[in-house]
Order: sequence, then structure tokens, then C-alpha cells
Amino acid sequence: MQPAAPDRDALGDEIMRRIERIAQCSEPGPGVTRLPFTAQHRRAAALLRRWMEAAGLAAHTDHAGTLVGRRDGDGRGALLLGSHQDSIPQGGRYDGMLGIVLPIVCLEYLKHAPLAFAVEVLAFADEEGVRFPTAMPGPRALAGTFDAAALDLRDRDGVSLRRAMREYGARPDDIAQLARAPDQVLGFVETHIEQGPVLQHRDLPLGVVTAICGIERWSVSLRGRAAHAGTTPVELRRDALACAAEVVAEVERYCRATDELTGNVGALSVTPNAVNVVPARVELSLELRAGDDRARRLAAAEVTGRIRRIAENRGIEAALQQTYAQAAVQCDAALSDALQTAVTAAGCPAHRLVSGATHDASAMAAAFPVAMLFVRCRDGVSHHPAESMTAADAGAAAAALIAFLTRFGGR
Ligand code: HGY
Ligand code: MN
Ligand code: MN
Repeated sequence: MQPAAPDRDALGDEIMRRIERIAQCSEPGPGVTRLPFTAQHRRAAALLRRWMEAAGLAAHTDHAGTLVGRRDGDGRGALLLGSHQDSIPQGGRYDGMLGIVLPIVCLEYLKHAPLAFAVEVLAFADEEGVRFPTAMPGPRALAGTFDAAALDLRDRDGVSLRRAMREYGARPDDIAQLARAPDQVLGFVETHIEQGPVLQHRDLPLGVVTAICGIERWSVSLRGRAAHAGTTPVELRRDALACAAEVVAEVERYCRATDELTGNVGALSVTPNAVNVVPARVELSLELRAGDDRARRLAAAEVTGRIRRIAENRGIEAALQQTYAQAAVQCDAALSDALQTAVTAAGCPAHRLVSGATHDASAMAAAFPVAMLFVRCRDGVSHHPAESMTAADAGAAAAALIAFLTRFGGR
């Protein structure tokens, strides 16, 4: 029995109401702070499980801490939906969570409608890679690309990923059992806010992603010498922070002069960080992104070379280590075309665009066809408490996903 045409206003309002509700699962402070394998994560997962079960999905938490809601089908493989439950510190409420709540609401709407395949909604624990210097254990586990060495990586309190997962109730040492046979997966479709200004600029509610940028992250340690700030002339100093300042300016200068590349120094710590001491040590993060992996690797070689020269000229010891890398991925053409057809069927012009943000789909693409549905967000603001979107756009995205689910005939 095909359901009546979806009331997209009602769906949109329900999606926004639930996202407001689950945004309370956060540490205190501005925006949403919900890191993986924490009490906030546990509270959010309990709420999502309730919503999954109300939508007729059988829910369980897998060995990597992913909450999985499944509706069985005819055995020809499952279509996977979902995104990440975690946020950055003091982030927005839609980044990630939209891609979990929206499919649950759509499947509740389709609870009694026949679907040609099994469907799963996946609430991945950790996409942002903020708590641990790694990311996406969940999608990597399903894709069979998870590196168990990541389990020994530690957060700022010295807690290992393995211990955090165990205390959360996951079974990290059994993650290898999660790898899905590619023929068991019809594809992974992720709904996500655009996190950029393109759709708003074009006055479009929805977009279909063509490719997701690649990314690499480095830790940079600059070691100088502490000295008395009042008695040490500048020419006799080995000031690690002055060196870091030149490094940050050089990263910006290089990226401004290089097309299709973004660079960011997002985290920086100073030791001893005292008002009257010449800084002895600085630890900073360097992140580079590009749609083309070769260009990104060339840029990384150039930028890290410049950092070493800046430090050498200042008598500063520099230690650089790549801590993370993620290849750029192309979205699957057939799955993206099917998504575009559904967007059009939902009455929205579909715009194709590259994603400058990375997503769980980046890791899922290692083993499965992926497609992404982008939803407009106000002024492109994201990774910020002011991140926002409209109920009308949530309704349009729900109508598009429902059209996709009721039309998609599998691969
Ligand atoms: O950093 C990113 O692009 C994503 O939001 N984790
Ligand atoms: Mn994010
Ligand atoms: Mn995200």
C-alpha cells in the first residue's frame, strides 16, 4: 500500500523538533558538544534507539559503537542511510544529526509501505575526529578498512580509543567481524547540511554531491627556549610562538595563492604559556584539503618544507608528523542519478556540487557506492552554535528521500 503523498511541512516540523530535542544531549555551554563514547553520546543513542524502534527498525549497537536500526527486506542487500552523532566542541545541532533523524522520520512515514530492499539507519559514533587523533571507526569497520592500531590512540586525558569504546559497551577487539560483503550493500546515502554557502547563493533547498574532498592532518611541534621576557633581547631569543606566528601566516599565504586547496591551523598550544616567559614550545595542527589527492600531497610537501625552513632560520627545532589522511572520493554515478531523480520528483531543482567538508560517506566509499543529499544551511555557517536550517528545507529533503526509497530498485 503506497502511503498518501508526504505532508512535507509536518515531516519538516517533526525533524526539526527531534533535532532540537536531541541537541540537549550535550555538555553545558554554547552550541552542541557531544563527543564520541561519552555520557552525552549514550543519552543521544538512547533517544535515537527509541525513535528507530517507533519507526519499526530493530536497533542494536555494533562492536564499533555504531547504533544500527534495521528494517529487513527481501535479502538482496541493504540500502544504508545515516551519518554521525558526534559534534565538534560547541558546534551546531544539524551537522551529522540531520542525516540520522531525517531517515528515521522518513522510515516511520513508510512504516507500512513496501520497500524492495532492506534499509538500515546508521548513527556513527565519531566522524569529527576531535576527541581522538583518528576518525570514523564505524564506517571504516563496515568497509573493512579499520586499522586496529587506532585503538591505541589516546585523547587529551590519556584515555585510549579501545578503553573508551569498551566503557561505552562496544567490543573494539571484534571490530573486524563488522566488515560487510559488498554484495550485501546496495549503497550508502548520506543526508547532510551543505556547511557552505552555495545552495543558499543559488536559492536552492537541496543539492546532490559529486565528490568529497580529501584531507590530511599534521602535528607540528616547535621547540625553542624559555627565557625571561624582560631581560632577553629579541635577537637572543628562540621564541617558539613567534616562529609559529610566521608558520601560520605562511600557510595562509600559500593557500591563498593555490587554487582548489584549503589549509587550516586550527589548534595551537603554548608552553609554558606565561605572561613573562619567552614561549619555549608550541604544538599546532595543520590541515590541508583538496578535491585532487595528488595536488594535496604536493601542497603538503611544499608547506611542510616551508615550515622546516622557517624554524631552521630561527634556531627552532621543528618536528612534523602526518597524523591523518583521507582520500578524496567520487560519489557513485548511478546512485547519485537516482538521488537526483528523486530530488526532482520532490519538486526541487537538483544542483550538483563538490563537498569541501568530509563525511562518513568518505570512508564508506572504500567498499560501497555512495551518494550524498545536501540541504541548504543559513549563510553556510557550520561548526558553530549559529548553524541553522529551515523546517521547509528539512521537509523538502524528507520528500526527496521518501521519493528515493519508494523508487530505488537496487543495483
Ligand atoms: O572536518 C570536516 O570536514 C567534517 O566536518 N568532519
Ligand atoms: Mn563536522
Ligand atoms: Mn558532518
